[in-house]
Amino acid sequence: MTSLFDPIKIGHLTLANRIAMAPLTRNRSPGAVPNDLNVTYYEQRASAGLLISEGTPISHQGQGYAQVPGLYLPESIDGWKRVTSAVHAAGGHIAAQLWHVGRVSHTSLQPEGGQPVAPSAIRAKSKTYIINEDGTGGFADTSEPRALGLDEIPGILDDYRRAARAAIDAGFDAVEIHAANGYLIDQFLRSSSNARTDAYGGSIENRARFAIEVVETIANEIGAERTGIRISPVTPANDVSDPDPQSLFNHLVERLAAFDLAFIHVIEGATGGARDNLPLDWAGLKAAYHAKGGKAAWMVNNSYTRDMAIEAVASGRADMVSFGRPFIANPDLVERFRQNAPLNEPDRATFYGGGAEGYTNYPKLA
Ligand code: 8OZ
Repeated sequence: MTSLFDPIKIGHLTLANRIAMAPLTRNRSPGAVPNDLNVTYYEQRASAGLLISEGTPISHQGQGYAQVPGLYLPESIDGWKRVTSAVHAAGGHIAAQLWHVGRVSHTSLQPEGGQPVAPSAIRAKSKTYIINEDGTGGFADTSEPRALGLDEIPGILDDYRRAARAAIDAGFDAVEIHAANGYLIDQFLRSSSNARTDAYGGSIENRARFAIEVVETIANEIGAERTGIRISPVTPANDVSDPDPQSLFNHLVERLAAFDLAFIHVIEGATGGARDNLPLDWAGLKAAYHAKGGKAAWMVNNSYTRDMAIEAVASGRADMVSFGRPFIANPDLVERFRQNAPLNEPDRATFYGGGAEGYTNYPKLA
């Protein structure tokens, strides 16, 4: 029987165990540049089989939250080099999460204060995180987006390509394409945010086109074996929905099977919330991928406990399990799970923004 603590080969990497740190937005990189505090934070958590970085915008246009690190400025790449070196020196592996927020942004975060871009001019009923005029951070309603012209899509694909290359230059072992949680790729996928009548809207095939083009672009640039993707078929996060998520996401994973990807990362249920908010046949989703010859590691996420994760890997329902909030509070989560030791509780008040408090000061086991 396979154990959660066994090594696994994904793409060109051999990971020490099947526990991943999920991507976690922490808003502690002013100027979009990773700093010393960020180096310490990732280094402390390097015993995870795979660290997945916080969402990292591929362009200024892809930015939707203040003080998140990017991959589009030379200074950011230098900052990330220090993070990846520290993780490697500690024996870990790290993937960069490539993020374009689409409509989940605010004019104050956009180039020249412009409108955020989206598949369609449909505003998300959701919040983003901005810096107010008095310098304090806070949540604000997203701004009204404008619909992308067909002629703008190649430029966004090129931003993904350049960011993937920048990630490799910065020393990342792989990238994770953020196609989840109601951001740009998910906005194309789901019908509530995509009213296009061109080749990128309407049918499931058309709504999946942008996602597939992003995967193809990145795989061509850095290799499919260095590429993973994160999806969230039924999450309502950032105001997206679809009447038939099973057909939509079965189609998407069937198309993904044509690429030799490193991993597919699936958020089961509502992100950070109920695992059963809407029905979906998760085993059927995985079976659809395998039926088309897909071989990527199947990584599952969302409120897993130690026991659930051990069972998921032992039963073959998943190859890896990622943990978010438990990793915020437990830098040595892998060791705690190994020993079945008690966990520190994360403090929600320090999730977003601030300094070391609630970030790098959670204790390891004695
Ligand atoms: C929490 C706060 C801000 C962003 C996601 C990148 O949901 C995020 C995010 C989460 O994927």
